[in-house]
Amino acid sequence: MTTTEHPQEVATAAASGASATERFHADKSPFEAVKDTPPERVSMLINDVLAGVHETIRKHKVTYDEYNALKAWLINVGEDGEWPLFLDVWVEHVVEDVATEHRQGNKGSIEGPYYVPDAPELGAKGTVPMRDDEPGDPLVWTGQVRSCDGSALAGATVELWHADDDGYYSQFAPGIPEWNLRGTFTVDDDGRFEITTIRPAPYMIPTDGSCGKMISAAGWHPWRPAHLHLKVSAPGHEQLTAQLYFPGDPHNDDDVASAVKPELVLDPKDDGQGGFTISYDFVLDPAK
Ligand code: MBD
Ligand code: FE
Repeated sequence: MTTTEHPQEVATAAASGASATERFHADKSPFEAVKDTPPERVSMLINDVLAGVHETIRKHKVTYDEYNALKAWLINVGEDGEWPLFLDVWVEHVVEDVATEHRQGNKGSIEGPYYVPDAPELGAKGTVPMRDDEPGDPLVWTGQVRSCDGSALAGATVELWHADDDGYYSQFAPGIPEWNLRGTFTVDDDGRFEITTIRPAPYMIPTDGSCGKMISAAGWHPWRPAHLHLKVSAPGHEQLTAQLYFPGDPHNDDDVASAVKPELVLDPKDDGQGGFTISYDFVLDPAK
C-alpha cells in the first residue's frame, strides 16, 4: 500500500486531536506570558464570559437535559483532544482581528491547530518536501517581503504548511512523511522568494469526534476552503501569520473557521501544463 492510498480510512478525530494537543503542550507554557495579569482583568473576563452563558440559559430556558448534554460534550472534547480544534475554528478569528487591527501592512489570518515550528530550510527558491507520487496540481508561488516603507526585508523567513490533495496535514494524520508539504524559506537580498508545492484540497473537520458531533447536531457543515498557511518573520518586525485562498472555492464565503478575508484570495494563473502560478507579496509592520 502506498502512503497516499485512502488515508481517510485511518484518520480519526481523536488521533489528530491528540497530536494537536501534544503539539500545543510542546511549546513553552502559555501561562508564562500572562503570569502578571492583574486579578481584576482575570475576574472581568471570566465574569463576562459567564454572564453570556447565564443570559443564554435564561433567554432560551435551557433545560437540565440540555445542560447535562453540554457537560458530557465538554468532557468529550477534552477526551478527544479537540480543544485546539474547537478554539481555533470558533474563537481564534476574533482574537486575530483584535491583535492585528492596528497594522498598516498585512493583517493576516488565524494560525489554526496544525502549525509545527522548524520545518526544513529550503533557501529563497525551492520545493517543499513531498512524496514521489504526491497528488495535486503543481503550484509555483513568487513573492517579496517588504516593510511598510516599501524596503525589501532581506533575511525574512516564510514558513509554509498546508494540507495535501486529500485535505490531510503531515504530523496530524497517519501515513504521511513527517515534513510533507511543510517548509521554511529565507528570502534573497531583494526580499524575494519562489516556492514550488502542490495545490491543497479543502479541509473537512473530522466528523467522528466531538466537534463533528456538534456540527451535525447544529445542522452546520464541516468545511474550510482550500488554503495555504504561512508565517512571515523579519528582524525588527511583527510576525505575520496568514492564510491564502483560491478563488471559486464554495467555502470561501462560509468557512467554518470564519478566517477568509478578501485580500487573502489569490489570483492563480494557469501555467498551461496542468499547474498554476501565483504571485503574492507581504508587507510587515515594524515592531512597536
Ligand atoms: C485547519 O486546517 C485550519 O486551518 C483551522 C484554522 C482549523 C482547523 C483545521
Ligand atoms: Fe489549515
